[in-house]
Amino acid sequence: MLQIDVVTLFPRMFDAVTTSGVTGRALERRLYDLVLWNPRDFAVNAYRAIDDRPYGGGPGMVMMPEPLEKAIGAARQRQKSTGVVKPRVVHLTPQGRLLDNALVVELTQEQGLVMLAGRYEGVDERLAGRVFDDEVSIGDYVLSGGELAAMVVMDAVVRQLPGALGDAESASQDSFVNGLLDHPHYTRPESYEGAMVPPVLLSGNHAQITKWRLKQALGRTWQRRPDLLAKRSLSAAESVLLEEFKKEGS
Ligand code: 9D3
Repeated sequence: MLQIDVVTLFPRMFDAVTTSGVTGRALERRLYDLVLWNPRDFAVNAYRAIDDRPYGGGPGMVMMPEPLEKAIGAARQRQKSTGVVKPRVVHLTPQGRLLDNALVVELTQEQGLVMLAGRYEGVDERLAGRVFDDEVSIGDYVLSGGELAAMVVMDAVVRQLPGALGDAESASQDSFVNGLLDHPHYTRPESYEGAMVPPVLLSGNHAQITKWRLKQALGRTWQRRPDLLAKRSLSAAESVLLEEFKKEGS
């Protein structure tokens, strides 16, 4: 079973992933284990401080190294007691490697993950060389802390675990696995505010439907995320479909 430990000043935020959805169901089914550690419980000075003012001056506070390293050490110990020899220790930080499907797949293959979700301006840099295997960012925008990023990693990793998804959802069918955006989806009614469902989807011709969906996926990726197409080669059949999409305009 995948072991996940998170070091955070706001453990209650993780109620969101433990009680709801795919991550909640997977926890119930014991497909993974989650333990939260509050660095406050590892504070060393008389005031139980976990942050202090930055050397060199400037605004805000910096997380002190010692309580964090102790909390991470406790998480490591716990993982060891469950049989995890070497957990991957990940620091969620805006300075990290951008999370993508390849990194998610890498993390899914680990026996154990220990994640540090920081607050304030960041954590003392001397921890970087000592304890982290990876620094990871979830995108170029400013969050208030690492917790939501840690939950994004958890959600993406847990849904890859065997048995986490029902038959209907299946991780291998996900967008990004084939390097393309998803095709459009429709449900009843057939006519909504004057807009019709594309007739091919009502035809019952499954070969045609599969072809149409692939064409739409290629076309939408070309329109909206040309960077994804540049990373992926197209088969001869895919090139034909994409050229058709461009000609038809959509
Ligand atoms: C406003 C503070 N910024 C000064 C230039 C730096 C800053 C410090 C701490 C910005 C954000 C944060 C808190 N963010 C995270 O801990 C974080 C994060 C993010 O903000 N964006 C994308 N991925 C991540 S992973 C962790």
